[in-house]
Formats: sequence, structure tokens, C-alpha cells
Amino acid sequence: MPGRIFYVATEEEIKSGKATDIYFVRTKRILEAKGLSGVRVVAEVTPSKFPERWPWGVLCGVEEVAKLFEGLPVNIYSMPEGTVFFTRDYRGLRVPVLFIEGPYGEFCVYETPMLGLLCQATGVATKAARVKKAAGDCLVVSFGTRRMHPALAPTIDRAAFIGGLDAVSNIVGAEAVGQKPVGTMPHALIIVMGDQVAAWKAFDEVVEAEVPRVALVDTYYDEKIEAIMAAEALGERLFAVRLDTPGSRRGDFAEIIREVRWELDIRGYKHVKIFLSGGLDEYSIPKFKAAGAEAFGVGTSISNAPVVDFAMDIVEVEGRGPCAKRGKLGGKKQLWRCWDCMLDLVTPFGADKPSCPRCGREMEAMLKPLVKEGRIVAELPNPSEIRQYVLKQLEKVELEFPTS
Ligand code: PCP
Repeated sequence: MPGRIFYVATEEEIKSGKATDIYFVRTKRILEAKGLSGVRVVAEVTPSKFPERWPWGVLCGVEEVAKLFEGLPVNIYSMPEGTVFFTRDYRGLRVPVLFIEGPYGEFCVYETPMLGLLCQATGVATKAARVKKAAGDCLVVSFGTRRMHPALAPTIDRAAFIGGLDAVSNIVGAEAVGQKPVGTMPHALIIVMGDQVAAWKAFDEVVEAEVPRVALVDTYYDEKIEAIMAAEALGERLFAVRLDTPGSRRGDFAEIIREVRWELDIRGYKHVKIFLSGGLDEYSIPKFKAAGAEAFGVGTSISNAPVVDFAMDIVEVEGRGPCAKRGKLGGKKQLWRCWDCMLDLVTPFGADKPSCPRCGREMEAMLKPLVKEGRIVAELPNPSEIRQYVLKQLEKVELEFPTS
């Protein structure tokens, strides 16, 4: 790609529909040749089964999908960004999260970029939500952009923040969520300065006062020893000690955390929190939290989260009505939710509003107008507002399927 430094598609290429699979371009040409590109269809997006036996997902990427289709002669109805969704409704019917209606020839090349926007961001946001649910009120910071192509840093951190994480470490990632980047110190600072205490003090001397002082305490000596050294060096100014213990030394990491907590407390450093990083996820965090850790830096498990496998299928064709392929349900649909029961019902679009089959209460239509004739009509909330919407829903769902 002459003139290009990094192998990423440009905004123009994505917006023009060039970042797509060739068979869509050929389909477009064939429909044009046969005078069928104006045929109006309804195409819906549905998830197949979640990775890692996740019981629910957090829909993410909707704002970018709206911008991708802005200007095209289509209407889009979508769940709001950040909505917790399931793959099946109360009766086991596949759940649509979004549908597009319009002349297929005008939007067929956008299937690839649209699915890419939803599949990856929803995977990251869902993993982040699971990690935040496991960590509860503890601070969780996104440390994962170093595991992905830097061009994706804003996408990764936006999805991680929307999923519920409290902060992100990447500077452009922080810009994408309208927050200040949060970070501690790397081993490199201590290694270059050649002395832990000198490095901690230099950080305290040079870095703006409002930045919490988090001392990394696993570079050369045992975490317990370095934690005491850091507390003695910075005293009241020390916010936390970070343990990023290499795998070869982790052994019983929860036991190490308990030891550090004890040694700090008996010396009067109860204010010093324990911040963990390195190989963390929703399965390891609860036991480390119980051992005394109060803050977590999570990278790979979130930024490298499995994608959510969404598919787009035509379910209705102008003049022919419902006509889905095998395995999918025909016709335009609405998805109704009872927020008290977190229960969903799929009905044909335009059907009367159902009552919740479990509690009888009124249900809410979840597929809402996003784009009308190419114009974005939905209020697009900012990442913090979407995050609050997610955190509220996380109170209503569990991390795992009920065992019995
Ligand atoms: C890593 C760095 C990352 C952490 C671990 C994320 O430590 O701090 O942010 O880990 P994860 O991807 O396993 O969740 P190092 O590689 O030791 O780097 P540094 O010295 O820069 O902190």
C-alpha cells in the first residue's frame, strides 16, 4: 500500500465501502446489471452463540454503524449501544439486535465493515463488563491496547470503558471516552534508574500532584519487601503498590497479596492500596480481591476478547414478504423487554405490545430508530452515559448461567 505507513484501512476506504469482501462488490454489479439494485429488503443482525459460555453480551459499535450508514438511503432500527442482550428470547427465538431496510444494492457492500464494528467491540465490551462485575467497586483500568494494532486503541478502550471499566491507560483511548488516561509506572523506569526508591521518589517529584502515586513493587526483590520500602519512602503520598509479579514467581498469588496487606497494615500503612496487573480476568479477580487487592489493571483478556459472532441476513424482500434462508426466521421483527424480569420476546414488527409472560408487566420495544433515510435520528449518548446504562443492567444479570 504505497504511501501508507501502517496496514489499516483509512476512514475514506471504510466509509466508501471499500473495506469489504469482494463477493459483495460482485453482487452489487450483478444486481445493477439485472436492474435489481433498487429492490428493497429488510436485513437483520442476530448473534449466534456467545464465546466462553457467556450468558449475555453488551452491544457495542452502534454509533460507528450509524456513521457508516449515514447518507445511504436506508432506515436502521437498533438496540441502544450498551444494551445487555441475549442470543435467544423467552421462547428460544433468535434475537435481532438491529435491522436495516432499504435498496439492497445501495448497502450490500457495508455488511463486512458493519459486522466488523459490532463483532469486535461487542466482544471487548462484554469481556470488560464481566471483569467489572467480578471486580465490583474496585478500580479496573484498561491496560490492553499494547496487545492490539495501535490504530485500534480508541476502539478497544472505548469498548472497554463502555463495558464498565473505570479508566483507560492509552492517551488516544482516553480521548475516545472523554477521560484522562490513568497509569502507574513501568519496570523500565526502575531498571533505567537502577534503584526502586530513587525511581518512586523521582515519580513523586516530577509527575503532577493529582496523579495517584502507585509504586511498582516486583522488579528486583520480594513484593513484601519492596512494598514496605515504597511505603517508607513515600508515606502518606503513596496511593497504592502495584504487583505485576512475573508468572515464574506467582506461585500462590493470593497468599502474596495477603502477606503484603498484613505487612503494610501492621506498619500503619492501611491507606496504601494493592493494585494488581498481569494475566487477570473475571475468573482470577474474585480470589485476589478477597485476598486484599483493591485495584486491577487488565489487558490481554479484554483487548484480545473473543468476538461475538453476529450475522446479517435478509429476512424480507419487497413484493415477496418474509423470505429468510434456512436456520433464520422470516420477516421484520421487534424485540420487547421486561426490565424487571430481564426477559425478551420477539414479535413481528408492528405487532401489539405484549405483556411480560412472567410478571404481566408492560414490555419495552428495544429496536429503536437509529437512522432514517440516511440521517442519524437517535440521540447518541457519550461513552460515560452508555457506561452508566451498562452498569445499571449489570446489577440485573449474573456472570454465569445458573448451574441447576
Ligand atoms: C504489563 C503491563 C500491562 C499489564 C502487564 C497487562 O506488565 O503493565 O499493562 O497485562 P495483561 O495483558 O496480561 O493483562 P509488563 O509487561 O511487565 O510491563 P511494564 O513494565 O511496562 O508494566
